[in-house]
Amino acid sequence: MNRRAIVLFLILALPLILAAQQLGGGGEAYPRLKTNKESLEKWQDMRFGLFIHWGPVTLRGTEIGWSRGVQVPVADYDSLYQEFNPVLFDAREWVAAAKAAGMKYLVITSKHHDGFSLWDSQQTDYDIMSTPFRRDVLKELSEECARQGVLFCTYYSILDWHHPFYTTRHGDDPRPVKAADMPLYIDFLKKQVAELVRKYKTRLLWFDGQWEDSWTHRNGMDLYAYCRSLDDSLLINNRVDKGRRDERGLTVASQYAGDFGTPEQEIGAFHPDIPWESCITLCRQWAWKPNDTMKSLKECIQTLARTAGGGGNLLLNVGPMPDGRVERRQVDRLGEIGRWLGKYGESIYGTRGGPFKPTEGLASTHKGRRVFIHLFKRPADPLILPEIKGRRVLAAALLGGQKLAVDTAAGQIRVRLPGGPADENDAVIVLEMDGTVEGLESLELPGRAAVNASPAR
Ligand code: H79
Repeated sequence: MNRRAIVLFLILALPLILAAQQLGGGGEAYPRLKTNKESLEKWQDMRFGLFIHWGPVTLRGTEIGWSRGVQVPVADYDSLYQEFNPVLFDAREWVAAAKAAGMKYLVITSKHHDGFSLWDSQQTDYDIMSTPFRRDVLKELSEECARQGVLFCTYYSILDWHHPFYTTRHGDDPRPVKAADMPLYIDFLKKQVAELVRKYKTRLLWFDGQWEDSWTHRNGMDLYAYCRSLDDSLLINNRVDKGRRDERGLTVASQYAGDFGTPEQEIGAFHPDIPWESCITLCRQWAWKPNDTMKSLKECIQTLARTAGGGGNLLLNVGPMPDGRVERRQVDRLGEIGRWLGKYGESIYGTRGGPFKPTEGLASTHKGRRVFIHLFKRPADPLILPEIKGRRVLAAALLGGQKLAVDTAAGQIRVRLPGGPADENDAVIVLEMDGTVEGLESLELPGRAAVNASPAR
């Protein structure tokens, strides 16, 4: 190629190169895959939800799905349901624990990679009705969520290492793939999803296990459109399709389906304009294991504030025990987070991330004319922030507490912090501005590198 041809090629290819790097919720390129903005915004306002990973595998205490054919032999794993009898399961207690934590929605593993269905499914006998328990866990939870005003949502694994028709095997599973048939499996999957939508009134489908070659972009777009045809107000995460390529869980480019990005076990990058949700475990394992290490209250609160400060939701996971209860210490931790939110919830719920880009010591959120500064460690006095162009600070105060002296000079907002932050986990300062902060440009803090990763992982 001569130089002219190369230049011409680059000019022609530029839109493609730019599109490939564009991050999005997904689906903007196709009318049939466009997000329901109203559902999405309501859900974004919730900011905080409970993830629940549960199933017969808790009898072994190993990781759900992943340990099948690895730590637990296939035949052994696949027989655990025969002993699964969580007689102390009480939907009221689970939903009450979520509410006490200040969570507004709940996502439960209806079927994980191990293929076990936690509800009374007409599509399989490998479900909760074949256990000695014989109670429809999803039905009880869905009804209880409706009663207590929590949005009921379901996780569903696209990959299914148990189903004979699914075309990829895992661990030491000896069954030949030859007997598999992906179109038949997809038919089964869609019928199961239809049950979750129609009978269990799930409001959000949290797909997972989309990464194996068995699942294609075409399958993903088709499943997204199918779900929306069942209920147009449903929300569907970006793991429905193959666009989750960005290292922080967002969808790359707009030709992939999915309403929001899904960073896993990390706080998402600062993207106040792209919908995303970090899923993070309260302990280390997704499913319950004895004596798992639990995060401190400080880490939980800061994780929530950093997530909101980056523009995302937090889906915090607990794994209930094989007897049906959530560990006391985990219920207590949830309650402690809820008590913090009782005082500072205004700085989380209904907010969006920024305008100040997060740093190691600080994150910010905003709503209307109010800017909330979350301080994770004692900053220098005065606290110095860049001026928000076109807006004046009318007043500053500790949220729900004393007024703070504030002045603006030479492009800087300076807030006096006599005595340092009042909350060791996250002291929240509120700035009252003279006009809305929505839609303004994000600002870098002077002299501090912007961070957006989880500090301790
Ligand atoms: O359901 C949870 C995980 O099982 C699933 N998604 C969340 C919501 C998941 N998908 N991908 N991954 C997890 C990343 C894979 C991580 C692994 Fe591992 C590291 C697989 C095996 C080693 C995590 C740690 C799972 C088992 C041990």
